[in-house]
Amino acid sequence: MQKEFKRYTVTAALPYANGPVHLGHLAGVYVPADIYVRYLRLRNRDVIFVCGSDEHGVPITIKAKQEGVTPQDIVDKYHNIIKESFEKFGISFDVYSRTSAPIHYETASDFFKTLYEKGEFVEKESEQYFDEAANQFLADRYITGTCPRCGNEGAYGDQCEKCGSSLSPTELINPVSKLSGGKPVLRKTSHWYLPLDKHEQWLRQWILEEHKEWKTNVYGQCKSWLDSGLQPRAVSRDLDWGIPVPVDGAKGKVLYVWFDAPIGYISATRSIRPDWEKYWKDKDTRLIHFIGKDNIVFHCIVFPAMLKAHGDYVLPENVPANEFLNLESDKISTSRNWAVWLHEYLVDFPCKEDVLRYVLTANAPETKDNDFTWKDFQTRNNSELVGILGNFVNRAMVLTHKYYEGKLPQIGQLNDQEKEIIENIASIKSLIEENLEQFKFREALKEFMNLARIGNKYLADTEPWSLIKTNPEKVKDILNLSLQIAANIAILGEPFVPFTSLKLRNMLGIKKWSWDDAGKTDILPTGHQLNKPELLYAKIEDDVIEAQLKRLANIKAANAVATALVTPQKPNINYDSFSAMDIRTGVILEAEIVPKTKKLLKLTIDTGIDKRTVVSGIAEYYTPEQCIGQQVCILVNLEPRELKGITSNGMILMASDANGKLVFVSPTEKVKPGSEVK
Ligand code: B3M
Ligand code: ZN
Repeated sequence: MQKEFKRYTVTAALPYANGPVHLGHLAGVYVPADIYVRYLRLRNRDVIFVCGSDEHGVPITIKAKQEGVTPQDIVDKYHNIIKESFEKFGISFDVYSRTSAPIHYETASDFFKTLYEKGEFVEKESEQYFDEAANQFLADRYITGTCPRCGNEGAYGDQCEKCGSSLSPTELINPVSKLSGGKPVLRKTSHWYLPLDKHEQWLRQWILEEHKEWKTNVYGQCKSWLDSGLQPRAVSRDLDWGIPVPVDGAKGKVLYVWFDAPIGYISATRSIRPDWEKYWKDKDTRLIHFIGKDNIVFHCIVFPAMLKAHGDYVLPENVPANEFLNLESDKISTSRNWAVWLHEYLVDFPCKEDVLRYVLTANAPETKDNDFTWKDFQTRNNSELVGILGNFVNRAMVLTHKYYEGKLPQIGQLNDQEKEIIENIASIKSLIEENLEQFKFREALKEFMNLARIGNKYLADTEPWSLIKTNPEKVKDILNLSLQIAANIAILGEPFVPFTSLKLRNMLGIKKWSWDDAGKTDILPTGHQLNKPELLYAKIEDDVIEAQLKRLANIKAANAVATALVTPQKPNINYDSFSAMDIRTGVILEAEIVPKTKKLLKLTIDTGIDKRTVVSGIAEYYTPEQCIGQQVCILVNLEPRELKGITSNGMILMASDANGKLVFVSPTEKVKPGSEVK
């Protein structure tokens, strides 16, 4: 039997403020968290929903260096983009704070000092890489070198992205500092560590015995961490960006970002609630962390160990982490810009917040990674939201306006089908509640959509628009019951599609309402006046989806060019070999496809020396028209060759880009044909 709680503290992972929020973040963390909190509020539970920007850590300092600005500039920019896009998308935090806020510095420093004074840390000296030119210790991400496992020359100090091995900086072969490009030296430094090994026993009991109800992906990951044996974890770093370690002798050291960030939930609560301790220290509080799977160890093992070591905090009751969402079958990646950014979506798809909320919930990666495709987005919008939900509501309202001036008609004697519908509505409500209580948002949404399916089928089966001629009394029952279903949709949809819920409540003229009204079919009284119907959703046309797919294709092409492995250099040649080649500038006078070929063009080129024919394999990249007048470089003393019965007399120089596309090599200015290329 689940323990009754007096209040709920719901946290959502603090997004790093080194980039905007994308679909993966929304599907993994923020949409499920928002659905859950909206539901709790509708059940009149005492709930606080906290989040904020995670503004420390090495990725932010790297981004700042890349952009030639300060870390504060980076976090200010992205904190505002993230905060505003969450608000517009209806993620209903009670507070969206940030870890560069003074109240967070104070909270995290006090937290550290308490553990320090209680002797909860161990201090250890270790050797770390130091960049003498930059005069600073190097965080793992600032060191690159050759991976000892696979030979990848671009491995980082903490991980090789090619073979996936996690590394420590001293394992790298030929380490190089990303700051100065120089060879780092090992220097002694001391840091404070949280001895997780000391907490292993109680963590094992607390998770593996007392929380068998956690999602299998979460429980499984915790078990493997515990079974592999917990190691002490550093809680400080030699960095100049972060919260200074608040003890003597810690000059130049800051709190490790994963020590400071989870405390951000506490500081965010403090920033809006004088009675914040109720939400973090009272055993009648249910603490729930919404995160992505890559944050499980920090929220199920490290942060609980910190809270336990502190002594007076409650521990998370559940951590319903989701798996990852891919985009068009490829991993979403901020660095490769392989993402759909929330702030851009809101511009490209105005007033379609609920469409994305709906699709990301229907496709949520709750138990395994899943894939977002723009085709599926369009199909679900057009066939489910427009075709079922919108169509049902619109028909019920339009017909009521048409036959009864928009007033709810009196309901009469119900038949078995209608009595069954009434039972179904009641059971759908409790199924939605059960699934939401268990963080099964996909299932809960399916049950919600069954309401619309039932309504749609009811109208299709009874065809009130024809029945009105032969049995007008029955039409009153049908439209009354249909509008009661619509009212249930408006109420039960609030957690999932809050924008639709509000619009529908306004259309139905529902002013006072509560969750408890749902599950019944007397929400709207006879004679109740409906407002004007509007379409809840609009079809999404193919060209809109094509534009999004084109955007991704351009990003993929740009990435291919950026990441293409450059073909290795050929063996050296001496100067004579080069000077034996006679390369001139020329202009293409005529061009035509070589018959029965796809790749060959027959070109007539003015080489300044003569006009000659050259056959070139560029027809896949240039049309004959595009070639006329093109200035080229041509190797004029190449032995003539027979190609498809044509004597080709020379070769024009082409560059082959990362995708193999051939591009003319041409002087940057117009020069006289026959000019020598040296
Ligand atoms: N900033 C997000 C991530 O790892 C990380 C979450 C912190 S929650 C305290 O993507
Ligand atoms: Zn490797």
